[in-house]
Amino acid sequence: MSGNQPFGKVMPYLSPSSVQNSGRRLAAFLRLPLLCLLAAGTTQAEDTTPDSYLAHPGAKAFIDEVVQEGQFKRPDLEALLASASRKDSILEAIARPAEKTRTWAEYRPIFITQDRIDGGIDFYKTHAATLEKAEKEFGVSRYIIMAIIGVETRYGKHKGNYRVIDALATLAFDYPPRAPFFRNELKEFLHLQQEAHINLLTAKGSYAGAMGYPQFISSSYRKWAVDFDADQRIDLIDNPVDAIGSVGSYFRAHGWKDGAPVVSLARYMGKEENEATLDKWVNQDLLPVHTVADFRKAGLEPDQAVADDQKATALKLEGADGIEYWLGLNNFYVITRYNRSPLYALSVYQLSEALRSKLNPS
Ligand SMILES: [Ca+2]
Repeated sequence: MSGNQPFGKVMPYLSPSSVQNSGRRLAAFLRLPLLCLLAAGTTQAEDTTPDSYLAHPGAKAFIDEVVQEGQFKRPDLEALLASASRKDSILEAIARPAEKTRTWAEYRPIFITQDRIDGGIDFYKTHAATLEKAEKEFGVSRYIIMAIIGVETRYGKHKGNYRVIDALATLAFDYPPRAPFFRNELKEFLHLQQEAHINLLTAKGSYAGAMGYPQFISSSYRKWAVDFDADQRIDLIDNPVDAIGSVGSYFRAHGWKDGAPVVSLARYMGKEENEATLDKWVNQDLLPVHTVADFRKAGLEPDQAVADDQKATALKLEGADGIEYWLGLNNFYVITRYNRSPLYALSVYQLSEALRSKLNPS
């Protein structure tokens, strides 16, 4: 991949003593015991892989810009980026996310499993009151909230093992296709120390820097996370109550309509020889622009009762038993605001329905 340079090897000043100085500055920045920072610095110094982002031109420009904006001090930023290292595994992971390389037949069995349904039942047993409160307060189905947390992290069991600072620095400075996006996330991340008491040096997350039970990226954390247990701290990393409320808050802000249909399986009812004409109607933008009536005219009939005037987007997927057509409605679009993949949204929906039927046996 272009843009990757072994700049860490040309850092004459990252001697153990300068690491210690960095550690002292960072200690003030993070208000942490110096001891643990020195321990982190020692690890850095012993590591022979690219050590730090301090010498990277992109990181230098970033520091200049952030200092210019006036909210953070240069020594603090330098100390933080001196601690960040490039992870090639992150660059490899972002180049091939599951939803881009897998068909629906391959993707679905990863998320719709007995294990994940059972995990949801356990999660519900522990957090039923919180889920009900979030449903009431935000108007977002408790099953959708659970399914998001289930798909993202198996209800908090896999919250990611990358240091967020490594992930964001790697993607901001060594992944040109999305550098502006991750550079902004890195900037947002800096604020989380003050705003959410996040330890910038040790916080862990996914390869893309997403954090906690619901895998919020930094900008989402700042905008939509809530202190749902009112303990004066918004903690998505270790507090499932805040996580549940924050997913509700996110969905409400993105236009979830409580009780409205999400997505419907559909069938092609037109003449067989005309089925290819459907192709111009399917797998287009996720934002619904056509109405259900438009799709009906094109021969696509939803299985569920869906009003003709509703806007929808049509999917044609390669399922385990052949081609599947789906009509995604407003709430389906809202799920794709969490992760812009229709396969992701369909998995969340199907897991939510599996949880609903398991928890409400008829
Ligand atoms: Ca809290």
